[in-house]
Amino acid sequence: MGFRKDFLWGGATAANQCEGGYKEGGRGLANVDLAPVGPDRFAVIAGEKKMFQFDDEHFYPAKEAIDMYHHYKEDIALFGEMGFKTYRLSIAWSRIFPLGDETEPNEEGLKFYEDLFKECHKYGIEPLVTITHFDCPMHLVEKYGAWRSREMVGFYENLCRAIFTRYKGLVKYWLTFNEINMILHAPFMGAGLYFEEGENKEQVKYQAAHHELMASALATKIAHEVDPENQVGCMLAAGSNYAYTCKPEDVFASRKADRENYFFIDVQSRGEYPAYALKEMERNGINVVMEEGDLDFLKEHTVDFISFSYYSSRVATTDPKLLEQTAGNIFASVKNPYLDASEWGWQIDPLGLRITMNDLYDRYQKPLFIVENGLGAVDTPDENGYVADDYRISYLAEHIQAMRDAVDEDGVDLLGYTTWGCIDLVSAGTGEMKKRYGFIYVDRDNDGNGTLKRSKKKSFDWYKKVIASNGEDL
Ligand code: P53
Repeated sequence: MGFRKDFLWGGATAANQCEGGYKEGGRGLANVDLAPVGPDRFAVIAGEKKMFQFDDEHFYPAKEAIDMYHHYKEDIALFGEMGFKTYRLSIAWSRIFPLGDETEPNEEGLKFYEDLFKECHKYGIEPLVTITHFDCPMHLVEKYGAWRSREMVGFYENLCRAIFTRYKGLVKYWLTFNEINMILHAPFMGAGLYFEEGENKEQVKYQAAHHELMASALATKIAHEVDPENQVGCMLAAGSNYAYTCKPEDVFASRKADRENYFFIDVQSRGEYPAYALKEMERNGINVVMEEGDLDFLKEHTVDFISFSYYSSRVATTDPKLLEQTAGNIFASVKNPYLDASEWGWQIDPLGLRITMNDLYDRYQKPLFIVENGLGAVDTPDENGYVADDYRISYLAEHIQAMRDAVDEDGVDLLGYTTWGCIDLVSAGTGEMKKRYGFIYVDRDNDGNGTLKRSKKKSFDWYKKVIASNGEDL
């Protein structure tokens, strides 16, 4: 009983939220570099406000982030001390291909991650690599309109070939696109998309999604060819939808809201455009242009496992009076009166994790991997610089308990669990440093002040104990 013996405990980060070093090692500029902290951020990540170069009025937190580019040895040593079995990180595409459309990769970029992966293995940490986590070289945005263009599939293929061959033997777990459904909610951050006035946004998003889905299938094919040991996963921003009431219209609204997200995974895991999506597109005048053989290709190269992030469940209704949205969330959702919320309005629902795991396992019948979960909170160090984050410990303990129930009582096959932002990093949604998730505190604020010094929070020793007991001692 309990978690499998080889359960992959660990933590997760993304290049643009932690690395910094945005001009170092020959790195090119990426879309996410240009997302400022502050009120304009949402319009930028949603593709509504064009921000193609830095200006003096905004602060761009990804430029330096927590400078993991220079601190990675120290950081990985701390992960090793906690007993991590895995570390999920992403590769910055523009370190490997600074412009994106070159034919040869940038050696300095390849070397950086090679050293980093070797550092992980020193501590027995298996890297889990997200190939793209909200990043796209700016040159590809400007010249090709990013994922609008079919040519992106070829550029992504070059990236995959370069990293799969170079890191053979060092990496075997890969995720193709972080939160692939984010293209619907934050299309510039998710896929480098921005919109012209009067354009049919849904058409652009679903065409771009088709290109990503083709790229994901191609990556899966190449990964398996390069090394049969490779395991490739899709990645969904998950969180099942509840019906606000048992009124049939509310129930149907919750099913529809789930399908909007499942669509991507249905293609990546079952290998087919689902019937409901084809009908929905037809009704909305969306015409996804495909090439001959695309549908067969999708069917042949499905993923090995299903990974997802889970922060909260969601609620759907058709009642216009209730469509008050949860604050600070990219995903619009009605408030659930039975749940408490974080300081950013994200509702806390451990049982929702078990429900989500069951929904995904029933639907896809493939192993699951929880690659993000955690509590974004304000941490206030005491006079000795120590953060007693009991609120984070209880959030995580309750979620781990719920996932253990899904494994023990429901029989879900779960490969591992990586908490989000195991070291404090820049928030994707808000650009803040103040919204912290880590076991490790980083001295840096929203405006970029601070020494970048790392220190252990109370949750550091707690998580170490959780891992040592394989999730028994919470
Ligand atoms: P932040 C919204 C809803 C669910 C997941 O988010 C999300 C978002 C983006 O705000 O993104 C994932 O930093 C994402 C990470 C991100 C993390 O959740 O806004 O994969 O890059 O940092 C937490 O609190």
